[in-house]
Amino acid sequence: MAYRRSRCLVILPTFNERANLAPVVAGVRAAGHDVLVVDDGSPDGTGEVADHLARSDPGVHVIHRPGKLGLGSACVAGFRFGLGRGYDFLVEMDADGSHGVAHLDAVIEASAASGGLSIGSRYVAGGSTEGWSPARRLLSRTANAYCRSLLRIDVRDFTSGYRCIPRALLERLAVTDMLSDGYAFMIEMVHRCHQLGSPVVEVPIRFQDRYAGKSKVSRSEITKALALVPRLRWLSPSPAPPEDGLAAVGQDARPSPD
Ligand SMILES: Nc1nc2c(ncn2[C@@H]2O[C@H](COP(=O)(O)OP(=O)(O)OP(=O)(O)O)[C@@H](O)[C@H]2O)c(=O)[nH]1
Ligand SMILES: [Mg+2]
Repeated sequence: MAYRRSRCLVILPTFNERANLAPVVAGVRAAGHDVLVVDDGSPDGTGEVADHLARSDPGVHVIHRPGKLGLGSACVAGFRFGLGRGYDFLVEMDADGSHGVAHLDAVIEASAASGGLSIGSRYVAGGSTEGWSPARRLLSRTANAYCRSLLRIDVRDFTSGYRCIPRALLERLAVTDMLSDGYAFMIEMVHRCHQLGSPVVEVPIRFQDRYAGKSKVSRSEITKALALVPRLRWLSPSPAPPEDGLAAVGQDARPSPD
């Protein structure tokens, strides 16, 4: 893996992931990457678990924020930390066990090879979701079709929170000016990268339902994401011509049958 000599920071945003955090951190550390937990004052004590892990491992870092400030803003906090500490690749993963560490290499390598944003995608050939109800699958598929048709970007999984961005692209992205601070941030990031003419590549992942605990996706987060997409489409300038176009790395970009 060409990126192996680079420094990668894996950002784990957490809100009430006490039962999930330790195994996820252990997996990422075993893969050889540093970890940053961005915890929003989780009432279940996730922040204390993160502190405990950080005390015994200098490769684990923690940011504590005073309350639930949103998934997107947690990513921005993590990106700023990573840029400040000189990391070459910034990875974002859910802290609930849904995003397998086994895919980390492929996700980072795709970003390194393309110089663009790479997305661990459930909806390209080879990707899958496991443990979701049909209603949850339909919601996710419909949201992605909506983003694709309005934004006119040929990406299958806009909403996946498993992704990697190289430092150079992140510096151009001006993430502090993003419109969204919640889940919609994932969609906006894809749009911004596309606007900059950067490649957006998808690599297949096997997405598993969370190990434990509850989803934090609320009705209000879904509504905000739905409202954001037309704003991005009609209120943002035309995209720069793509550097390498959109591409899927290491596999066939056709939609998966899942
Ligand atoms: N710091 C921070 N983390 C958050 C916030 N909201 C969600 N998260 C974390 O972001 C990640 C994704 O949230 P989830 O609730 O798992 O969302 P999801 O994966 O779409 O939903 P499920 O599949 O049902 O788990 C998890 O690690 C959450 O703990 C927030 O406001 N602040
Ligand atoms: Mg999750």
